[in-house]
Amino acid sequence: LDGPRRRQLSKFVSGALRHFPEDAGIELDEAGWTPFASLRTAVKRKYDWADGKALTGVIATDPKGRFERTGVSDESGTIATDSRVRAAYGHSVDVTLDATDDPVPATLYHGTAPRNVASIREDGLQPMGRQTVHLSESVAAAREVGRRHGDTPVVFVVDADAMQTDDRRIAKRGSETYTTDRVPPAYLSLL
Ligand code: HQG
Repeated sequence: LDGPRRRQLSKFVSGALRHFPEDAGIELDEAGWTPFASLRTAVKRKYDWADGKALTGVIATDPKGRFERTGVSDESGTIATDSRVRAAYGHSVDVTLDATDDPVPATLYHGTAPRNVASIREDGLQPMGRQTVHLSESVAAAREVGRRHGDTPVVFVVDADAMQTDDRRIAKRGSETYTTDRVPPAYLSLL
């Protein structure tokens, strides 16, 4: 698959699993899973060049670990016929992802556009259009996220340690993203 097609496919699959399953013709369970076979059909309907192999590649090699897949065995390369797929984070549709026990760094970061700063200082970080707030583990990654919203991103430092002490759950999702319900202003400072 060439770069542009890869990106197109990845974007569509992200969108279908996070935001518009119904429009894509797939059904998610409460935890966000859909059968791989349904997704493969949906993808093929959208892009006739996208087969199961292309889809498997996009899912398995995503740089941010955006997708999770069950029923894939590393040793033999076997894939179960009832294999399922879901987005690891980013949902706007209502899903309940199971808890994770990966360690959470003491400090996390959130990149955003300067126009949001006053309101974030007032109300804290809110999930806005998604189910959760998304945090990054490095300043560089946060800047990258913030750049999606404007040219000169600002970065908030999040006291993840204090949040967890106060029983506010934070979960690692994918390879470099952390999610939480919201972040009150008390845990935030500008970098
Ligand atoms: C802002 C990408 C005003 C918030 C990324 C952000 C991420 C407020 C925007 C994932 C606010 C929401 C999600 C408040 C929050 N007042 N603005 N009180 N609270 N905001 O796109 O975190 O590449 O929904 O700062 O890497 O930018 O797609 O969230 O600017 O992990 O896999 O409201 O999407 O991942 O924007 O990005 P978004 P996000 P992928």
